[in-house]
Amino acid sequence: MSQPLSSSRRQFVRATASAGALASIGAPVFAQGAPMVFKWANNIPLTHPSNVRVKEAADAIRAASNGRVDIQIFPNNQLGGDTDMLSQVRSGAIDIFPLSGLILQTLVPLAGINGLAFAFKDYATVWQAMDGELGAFVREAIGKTGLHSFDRILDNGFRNITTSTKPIANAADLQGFKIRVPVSPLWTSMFKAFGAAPTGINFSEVYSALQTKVVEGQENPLAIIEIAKLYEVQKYVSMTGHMWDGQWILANGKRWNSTPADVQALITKHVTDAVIKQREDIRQLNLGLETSLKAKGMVFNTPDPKSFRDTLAKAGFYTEWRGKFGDEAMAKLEKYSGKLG
Ligand code: X2X
Repeated sequence: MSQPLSSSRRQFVRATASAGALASIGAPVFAQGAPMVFKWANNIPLTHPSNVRVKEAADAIRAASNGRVDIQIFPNNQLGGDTDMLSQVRSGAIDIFPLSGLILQTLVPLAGINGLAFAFKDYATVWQAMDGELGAFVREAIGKTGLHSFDRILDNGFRNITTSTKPIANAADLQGFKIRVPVSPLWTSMFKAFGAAPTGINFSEVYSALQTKVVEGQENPLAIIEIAKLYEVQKYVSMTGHMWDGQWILANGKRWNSTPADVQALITKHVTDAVIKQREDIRQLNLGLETSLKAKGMVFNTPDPKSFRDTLAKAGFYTEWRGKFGDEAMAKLEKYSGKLG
């Protein structure tokens, strides 16, 4: 830029003292100092409610801080797949990164617990658990790894199986079925227990894996199937609703802890608002998604969950994961889900 700096702009540029120090002497933090840039990255298109609402939050934060706090969004795996972005948020190359608890499981084993198959009967129970004791327990475990987790988890949704080859009507239809699952121990274990042949693939590679038929199917909430255009490469949607999945919003711990308290509070307020709105957006979207995906040529069926649950129980899935998560964690989950397995 060749424009001369105004004197206030020059002051603004020169004031490189840490905002924490400014805050402590009572200076108007949002009016001075170099802009604080936060890189926010994720795996889904900009049109998904998670990004629409976070973009609004970023705009509101920029306005409220006079441009001082600048959250920059890198959607759609621009900075890498989930596994890679998880390393980047740990190293500080990315500042904020929403990630499925089940993928986070590679770092925080407990974070996969909400994905235990058929744990939640409806959204009311999901939010009681995740905004209640279960979520608090998981966030405590996340905190021990040096990542900061915001309190509210984003909704991804109840997951359903799509295929290019056949509808899945019962667990027997999954025998030997080549299915993509996210890179996560619980996901792989679940589909092995169903008798399927799961492959762990980051979302960044899913469309092409389906297109080239490396796998026959995948599983995701309807909103993702619609927004990531998976209907172009899949034909059948089997409404298994086999688990609920959400994204914890993770921040690099060092970065977060060195962020001045008033900036933390500003970001937290707007991110929390964004999550509440995002959950409502997904609820609204879900009302019309079956109709809109059918109009795009997808064929729906709604299987009875019984054969799926029985197959998992018989394969020892629930027993295995009860052992891995431990009694204390399972008690927190079962307070909301009822007894599992
Ligand atoms: O990777 C997936 O399938 C997705 C988009 O649902 C997640 O973020 C877990």
